[in-house]
Amino acid sequence: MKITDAKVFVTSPGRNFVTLKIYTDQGVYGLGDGTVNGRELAVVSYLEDHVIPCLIGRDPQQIEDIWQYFYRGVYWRRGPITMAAIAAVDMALWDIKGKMLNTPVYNLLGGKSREAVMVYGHANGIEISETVEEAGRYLDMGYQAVRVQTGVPGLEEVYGISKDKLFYEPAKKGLPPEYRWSTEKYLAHIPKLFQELRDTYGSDPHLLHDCHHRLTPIEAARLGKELEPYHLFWLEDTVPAELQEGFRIIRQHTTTPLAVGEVFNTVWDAHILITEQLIDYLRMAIVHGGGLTPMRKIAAMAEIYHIKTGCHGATDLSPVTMAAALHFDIAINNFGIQEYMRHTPETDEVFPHAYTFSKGYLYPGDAPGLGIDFNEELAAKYPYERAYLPVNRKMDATLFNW
Ligand code: CS2
Ligand code: MG
Repeated sequence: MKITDAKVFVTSPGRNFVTLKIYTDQGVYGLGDGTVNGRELAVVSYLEDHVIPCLIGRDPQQIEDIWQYFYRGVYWRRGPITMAAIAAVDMALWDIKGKMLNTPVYNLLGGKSREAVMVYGHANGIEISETVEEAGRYLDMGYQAVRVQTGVPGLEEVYGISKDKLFYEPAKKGLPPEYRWSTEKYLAHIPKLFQELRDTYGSDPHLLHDCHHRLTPIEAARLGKELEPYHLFWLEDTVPAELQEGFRIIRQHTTTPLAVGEVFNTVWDAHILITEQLIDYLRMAIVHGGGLTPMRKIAAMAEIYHIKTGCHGATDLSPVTMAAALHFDIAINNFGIQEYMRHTPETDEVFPHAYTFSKGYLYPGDAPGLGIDFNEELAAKYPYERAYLPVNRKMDATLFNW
């Protein structure tokens, strides 16, 4: 079997997505996602100029060898652009293998370990009362788990808050907007949100919260401690994720479960976190973590250290990544939870898929391969539009983490 061609598509049905399609001499094709929010075209060039020429003629059945060729075989390893490009290839190859063998990819990963994949939704509001109400809407839809984000008095724009309730999208068209931030105001406000949520909905719902990498370890420790009475499912991305050792300080001070990983690209971003058991959930995405091939290995390593997965699933991870994540989630033993930031109907139409949502769970479906398709004609109606994630500054304009 041979790869005969590969094409990269950029489409923007509401937001930009980079999709790779790999064609074979058996008439079967595979799809992969290579989207990196705000840096999409860098992945396009990486794939078109550097990867695809080396891919043509290879046997698509040799997934491990092809993955190693583009990772180990290249002197310049790692980084989000490289790993998203490799992930796109890897997803497409698993899709092809599943289609050739006429079975869903989860069967190639060991088969189903559970009936369904528990997901969390993203409830947000400007006021605490609005966030609480919004969380209620998710619970009414059957969600068992909700991530809650709220506006902070004195701050005009806060990460995670938007007018759109079901489809939160932080990237904006044009040049990056700039927001202002105060950790002091934020830390003083957040515990009130959880008090209100537990008073309203009791102890049953799983509640999560994202700090978006804005705290120092000791600030994160304080927040984790103050939130202990509300029994969070997890506290996400407390500190900038480059310094794994930072989590040692947080861990010493709080029993609030910790999650991190949406910006990680390889196991080398997480090996200390895993082996020292400094986190509870690893949130790497199939697309930014280099594909299913390395993610299986990372999950297996994490399993030994009692760490579960919680794959990133924001709107910038295309339905192709969502499909791949669901096959992975349902197959591994140490699955924790899956983020499900719903895509818009326009996006879903461009990417018809077999996965379905019901009562707080996602089901990968039983179509062969990843169970995902790409409507090229429709995709062509949504051309690429430059868009950036915001830039964040402290109140005195010092540049800070977004
Ligand atoms: C977020 C994302 O979903 C999440 O957990 O942190 O919205 C993140 O900001 C975007 O994926 C960035 O592209
Ligand atoms: Mg996050």
